[in-house]
Amino acid sequence: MADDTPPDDSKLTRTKSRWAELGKFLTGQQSRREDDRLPPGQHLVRNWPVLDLGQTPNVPGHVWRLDIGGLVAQPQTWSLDALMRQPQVGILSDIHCVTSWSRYDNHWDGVSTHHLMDVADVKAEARFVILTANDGYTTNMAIEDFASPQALLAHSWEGQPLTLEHGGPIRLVVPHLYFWKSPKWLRRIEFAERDHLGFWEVRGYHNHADPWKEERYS
Ligand SMILES: Nc1nc2c(c(=O)[nH]1)N[C@H]1C(S)=C(S)[C@@H](COP(=O)(O)O)O[C@H]1N2
Ligand SMILES: [Mo]
Repeated sequence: MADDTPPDDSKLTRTKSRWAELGKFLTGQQSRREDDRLPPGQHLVRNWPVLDLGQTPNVPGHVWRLDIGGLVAQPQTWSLDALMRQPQVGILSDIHCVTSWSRYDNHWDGVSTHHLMDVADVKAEARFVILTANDGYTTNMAIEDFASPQALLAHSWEGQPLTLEHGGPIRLVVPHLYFWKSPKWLRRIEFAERDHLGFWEVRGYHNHADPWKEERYS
């Protein structure tokens, strides 16, 4: 499954690509982080919508593997057991999706990206991180964003194992960026010297994706 090319012709993909062209949901407003919790152009939801390319890979926990490679001195392949044996962190964060919904106070448990970078011994030349998922989805970010103290490889949400539809067994969560930068069904983490645009980034989404700056589209 890991090498499957994601569908480019689904209705949702075409619609969202068109929104990127049209600048949908851009308000041009400013909001200040300190006194406003909802980024510009977002609305609050209480449920947790499911959004993906529509190809849910079913990788059971005992089969799941995570490869950590590229510019690292200690490449890793983690099973779910190996990941669970790493030091664990709990994080409380808000979700901001580019399609304009936000969800407050999500409790995540998992392994911090900081710890992962320590174990893999990331080389000094590494500047970008390329993430690949089991449905073929990819996304990319600067290493500073990946290394955010809030970012983690999450196996649980609200104290329960992450459901398949939300990316179980493991998804990345990078709370300070729009949610498309948080790949579900994580398969591979590659540290690189050069950037490489991911699935939505090549379709007009912003390369950085800070909700507070409304970095929706490029
Ligand atoms: N593997 C994978 N991860 C993905 C996606 C995807 O299609 N495949 N979609 C992204 C997008 S656009 C969003 S908004 C969030 C949605 O996560 P959720 O379904 O848990 O709300 O997942 C992100 N991560
Ligand atoms: Mo999204």
